[in-house]
Amino acid sequence: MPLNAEEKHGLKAERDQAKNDDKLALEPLKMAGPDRDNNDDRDGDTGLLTKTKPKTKKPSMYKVLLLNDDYTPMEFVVHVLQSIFNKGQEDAVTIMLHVHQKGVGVCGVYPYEIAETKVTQVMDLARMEQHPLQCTLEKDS
Ligand code: TYC
Repeated sequence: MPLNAEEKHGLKAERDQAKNDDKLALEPLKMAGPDRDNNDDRDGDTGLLTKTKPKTKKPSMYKVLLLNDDYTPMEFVVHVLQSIFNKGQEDAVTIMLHVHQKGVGVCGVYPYEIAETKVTQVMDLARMEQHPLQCTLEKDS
């Protein structure tokens, strides 16, 4: 079975690990010290104190890339950068020209689900206007 996008980017594993971390954090701490009540620890009052420090891992980040083509109007690409990536006019023109000259450029860096949503929004808008503009994502860190 082919991997879906989330599996390919290791996102499911990341979420499962986070779930597991939550479980560890909820485990009750056992008391340290001797089994004073001499009941062979049926009540679990002996053992090591295990500190569980809360793990708040930062999510992996993903670059959203815009690809050059020969047909999409420059004005449309600038509009995409302003409306979907919240760029100002100047930054949008700079990024568009970079993509036009180098073939590819970064529109922004986001957590997986936000990056994926942006890619979908760009592709939907380009399809609606019948432009061949292509947008993709790539793991950053
Ligand atoms: N190369 C296109 C043109 O000359 C402009 C363009 C820029 C297209 C950036 C796509 O991602 C792109 N009209």
